[in-house]
Amino acid sequence: MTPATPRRAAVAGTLLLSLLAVPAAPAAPAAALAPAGSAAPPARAAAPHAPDLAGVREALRTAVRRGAPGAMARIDEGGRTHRMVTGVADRTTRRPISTKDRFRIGSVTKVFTAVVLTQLVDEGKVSLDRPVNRYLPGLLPDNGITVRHLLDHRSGLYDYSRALFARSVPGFEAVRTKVYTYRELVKLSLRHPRTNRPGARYVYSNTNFVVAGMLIEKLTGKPVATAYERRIIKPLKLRNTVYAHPEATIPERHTRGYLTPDSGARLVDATRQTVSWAQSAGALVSTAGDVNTFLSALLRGELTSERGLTRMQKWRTVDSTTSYGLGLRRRTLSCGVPVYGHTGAVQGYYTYAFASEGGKRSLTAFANTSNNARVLDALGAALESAFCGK
Ligand code: REX
Repeated sequence: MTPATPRRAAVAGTLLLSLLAVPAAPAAPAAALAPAGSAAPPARAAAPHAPDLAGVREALRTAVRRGAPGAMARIDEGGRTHRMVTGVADRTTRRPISTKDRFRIGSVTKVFTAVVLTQLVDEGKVSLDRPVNRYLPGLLPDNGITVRHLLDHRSGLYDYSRALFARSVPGFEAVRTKVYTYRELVKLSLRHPRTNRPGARYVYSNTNFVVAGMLIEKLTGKPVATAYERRIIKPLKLRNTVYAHPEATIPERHTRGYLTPDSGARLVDATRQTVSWAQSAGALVSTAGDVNTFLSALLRGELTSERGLTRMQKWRTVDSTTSYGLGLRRRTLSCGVPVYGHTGAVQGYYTYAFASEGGKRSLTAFANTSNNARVLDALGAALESAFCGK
C-alpha cells in the first residue's frame, strides 16, 4: 500500500497553485515556452507501471480525512475496470458515494470544447492562426488574439473568475443561480488589463474557453450543447454526460458537492448551481466512466484527425512537470510516465482525469469538495498511484 506521501502531495499542490495562482503581471518571457510543435512525449517516456490500487484507495481516504465528504476513483484499461470509493455522496442522507454518480467535471469540459474546435479545424471551418475577431467581429480588443491563443491560454484575456471568487462563499452565492451570456462574461474579463501580449506566454484563463464556446456557436449556428452532443457524447455513447446549463440541477443519480469556506466554517452545499460563470470552460456533468471513455478515445485518435490530435498536443511548458496543448494538459509523473488530460474545480467538485499514452489506461479521481488544496493534493497522489504503481 502506498500512502499519499508528502512528496507526492507537494507535486500535486504545486500543480494546483500553478493553475490557480496565476500572476497578474507579465513575468516569463516567450522564450520560456517549450519548442513549439513538440507533440511527442518526453524522449525517454516511461510506460505506466501496474496500478497500485491500495495506494489509490489510501489517497482517497486521505482526501476524506482532509475534509471531503466522499472521494472515488475509476481506472479503465483494456476492458478491465477498477472502482474505488470512500465516504458519502450526500451528507444528509449519508448515501455512500459511487463511481456511477454523476458530478460536475469543471475544466475537464475544456478538453471537450477543444475537441469540438479541433474537429471544426479539421473540417476547414476555422483556422487556428486566424484572429478571433475575424469570426466574431469586434469582440476582442486586439486583432492579434488568434483561435490558437484561446485554446493554449496565451491570449492574455484576464480570467474574470479570479475576481468573481476572490471571496469564495460570497462570490459563489452571488452567481449560484445567475445565467450569464457569453458576452457578459467577456465584458467582465475586459474590465481588467490583459495579462500579456497575444502569444507571449501561458496564463490560464476561463475567458479563453468562454470565447471558444462562442466561436463554436457562431461556426455551427447551434448551441454549444448540440456540438458536444452530436460530436462527442452520441458517437461515444456517453450516457451520463450532460451539458445542463442553464439548469441548476444535475439530472439523475449524482453526488452532491460541498464548497469549503475560506475560514473554517461549515461546508456549503453547492450542488444546486447553474455554473453559468464557466459554461464552455467548465459546466459539463459526467461520470468517471464516461470521462475515462472520452479521454481514451481522444488519445486513440477516435475523435479528431491524426493531424488534429497532433495539433492538440503541441505542448508548451507550464512548469517542471506540466505542459499545455490545446485544452489538454500533459503531466509527467514522478516515475517519468507522461499522462494527458485535465483537472477540474467548480464549487463543491474536484476532478483529476488523465490517461496514459495512446489512451491505454485512464483514471478519473474525484472528491465532492473544493477550495481545499489538501484534498486536491490527495487526488494528485491517486494519479501517481494509478500510473506509477508502488
Ligand atoms: C473557480 C473557483 C476555479 C473555484 C476555476 N475553475 O477556474 C475552472 C477549472 C472551471 O476547473 N479550473 C481548474 C473555487 C483550476 C482546473 O483547470 O483544474 N475557488 C472552489 C475559489 C477560490 O472560490 N477563492 O475551489 O470551489
